[in-house]
Amino acid sequence: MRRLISGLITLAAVSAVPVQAADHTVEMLNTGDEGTMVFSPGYLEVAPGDTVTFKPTDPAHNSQSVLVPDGGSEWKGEISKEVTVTLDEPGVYVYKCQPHVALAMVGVIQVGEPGNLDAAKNKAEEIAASFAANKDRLDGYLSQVE
Ligand SMILES: [Cu+2]
Repeated sequence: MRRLISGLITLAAVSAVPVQAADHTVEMLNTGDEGTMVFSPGYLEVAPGDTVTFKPTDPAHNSQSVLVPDGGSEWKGEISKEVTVTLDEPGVYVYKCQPHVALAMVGVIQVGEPGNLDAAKNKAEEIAASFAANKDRLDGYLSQVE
């Protein structure tokens, strides 16, 4: 009986440990699996509290937010520099590479429940109107949000 109780105490202690936040990596590329001038992966789903690091695998790119949920943190990475963002607020985040936004160098991160998906789709329509190439890329990413 004593062993059973001590086992239950151990189990309770393990369940009380908070889930570790994960760090995800998005590469900034001239050419990737999803085309040219591209974030890889362009669509990413993470948990609230996770971090995402944008890596300048190829130079001359940056990552900066275009749309974040209410209360979500915005970010603006420097050109050719790594930037790490912590995504605490659930929702859909849309970001771009400033030098290549006309080539649809954009990305989508879903953090938990996508409460602001309609707002994200409206913003996407606005941004996509200026794309000179890869016109369907942003819609393709947003279609993966569920
Ligand atoms: Cu770029």
